[in-house]
Amino acid sequence: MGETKNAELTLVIVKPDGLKKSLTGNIITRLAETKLVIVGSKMVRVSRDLAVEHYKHLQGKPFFEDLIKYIMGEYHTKRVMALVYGGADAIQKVRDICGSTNPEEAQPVSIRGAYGRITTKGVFENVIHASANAEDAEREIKLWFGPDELIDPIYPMVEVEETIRRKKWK
Ligand code: DAT
Ligand code: MG
Repeated sequence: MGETKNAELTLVIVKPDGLKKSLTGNIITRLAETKLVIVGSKMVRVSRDLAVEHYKHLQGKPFFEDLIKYIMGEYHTKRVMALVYGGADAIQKVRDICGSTNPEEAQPVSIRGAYGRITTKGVFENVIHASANAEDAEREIKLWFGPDELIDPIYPMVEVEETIRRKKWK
């Protein structure tokens, strides 16, 4: 990717409603139209800290608490699939296929238009997250993924030595 013009990374999250509705395959197929490359992917159980950090720009909005519960999976299933896509103009290409934030305003053929809904409580269940711009993308990717989890991490890295407790197979 280093040689590609406008090479960018963007974060995609298949939200808990997407997983509950078995839409992962459909969503990845739709995103393949972009010809972008998947450079990272994993299943995540979203902690409250991660949810609040991810959506910190919306703190104070009336829908904030429901949004946090939604991304943590309290309304569907406690897992999301996080992916990083890379390639030329990755951010805009993915956003175009996702469609507008409000699933009722999104183009019917977009992912959010096809699969999203607004609950009677007013929660936008819009199935997918995609970074909105380069600044958000970098912040979000660094929040969700470490350098070792990406095939081609384009951000500067440092090597550190640390003692950590981690699980290993018995
Ligand atoms: P996007 O996800 O399109 O980048 P955003 O960053 O402004 O949009 O908001 C993040 C999420 O918050 C969005 O996917 C759904 C929810 N949200 C935004 N505006 C909302 C509203 N007016 N009512 C309910 N949920 C909303
Ligand atoms: Mg956003």
